[in-house]
Amino acid sequence: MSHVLILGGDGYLGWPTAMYFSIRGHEVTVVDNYFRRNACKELDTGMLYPVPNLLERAKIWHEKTGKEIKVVIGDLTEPEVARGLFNGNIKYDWSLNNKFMGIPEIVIHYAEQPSAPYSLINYKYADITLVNNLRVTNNLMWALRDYSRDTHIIKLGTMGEYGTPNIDIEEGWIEIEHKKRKDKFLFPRQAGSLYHTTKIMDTDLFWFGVRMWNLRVTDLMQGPVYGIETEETIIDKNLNTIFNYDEIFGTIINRFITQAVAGHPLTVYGKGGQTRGYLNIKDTLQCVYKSALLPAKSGELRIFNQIMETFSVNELAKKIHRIGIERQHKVEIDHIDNPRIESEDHYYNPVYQGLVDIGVEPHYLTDEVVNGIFKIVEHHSKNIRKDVIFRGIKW
Ligand code: USQ
Repeated sequence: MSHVLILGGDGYLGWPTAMYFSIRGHEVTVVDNYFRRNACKELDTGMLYPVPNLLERAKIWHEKTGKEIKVVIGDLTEPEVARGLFNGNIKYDWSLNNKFMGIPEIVIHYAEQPSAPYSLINYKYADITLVNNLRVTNNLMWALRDYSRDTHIIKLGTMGEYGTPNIDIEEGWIEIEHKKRKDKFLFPRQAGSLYHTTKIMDTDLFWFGVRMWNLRVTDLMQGPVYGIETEETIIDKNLNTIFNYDEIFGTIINRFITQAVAGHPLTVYGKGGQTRGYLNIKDTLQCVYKSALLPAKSGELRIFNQIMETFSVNELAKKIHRIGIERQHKVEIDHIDNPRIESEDHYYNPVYQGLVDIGVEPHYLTDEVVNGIFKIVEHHSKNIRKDVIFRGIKW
């Protein structure tokens, strides 16, 4: 059993990941500074339901399962906070005993500002995104360089780093032949937001660390995630993950289902031909877990495209419209002027075989899965605020 450190352990993916590893017998420490919660409060985004804070969640988890998830409330942009996780200068804010767990074998790095619209609200939020994401990554890289080069880092990248090129998207790398010579390079990246740009820069930082100091890194190029429940969140309603449906932190499938329940027209941006790769939150957990069981080698930057299927915005709207109508909701589809600068009609053909090859069993966006999300959103429908669904943050 490994000691797993989860950075950003309070977020939509971080908390379910912590429970997933903990229930499988791993020693888990989570770190978070409540960035997401504070941003939601500051920007008044609304949430489908309230969730207990991280200390409360860890206590509830212990009561329900007998397992311990150690909690550190700390800001990883502070180098000493990041270094303390490896050199023992750490103070747990919740744990059964305050003994240093030792150097983690695995670090899962989610501690980033994750929203493209947030990064483009104005200069202030662009700057927060750049400073937060790059500083946390740099602090982590140096802590590993100085204390633990053998620790396996699993970092969340994003499919949006590649953009929508007019060629097939490979899993991270491409071999190029130029003037009769060949070499392998990172697949070209061209981000569509400043948030996505920080993810490219993260990759470059770790690629440097891999080449210079033989770090071991897995980069998971994830598409937009959907869903609420995991096998662990259903143990108790207070173990639910954060669920956003607003324009800033909500991702499209979760948003469309919430819009259908609220009687708000589905907000298709522009022509709706934008195609992305999607995955169920349950598959994020599987992908991260399988990657942890089979670590990258020392001096390797291993890259997987973390998606299970692709859809255009129009395909998603059509599906959610149909199921919403079947569930007696009044659903309409609206094509609104696209607030983003992105291609609305483009070629999209990514490869995504690597994670399946290491044992991930995909969940697909079936009618049953969509109905399952509808059911939960309907249960909380009185909390939905229509005023946060669309504000029109422009690129
Ligand atoms: N879209 C709409 N209507 C909406 C919301 C979104 O048409 O109401 C469109 C967007 O224009 C975009 C697509 O749906 O073309 C996906 O948008 P999204 O908001 O679901 O996802 P995105 O902004 O790309 O970011 C999300 C997560 C981010 C993650 C990324 C993966 O917030 O953390 O990295 O998905 S990816 O998109 O593959 O880069």
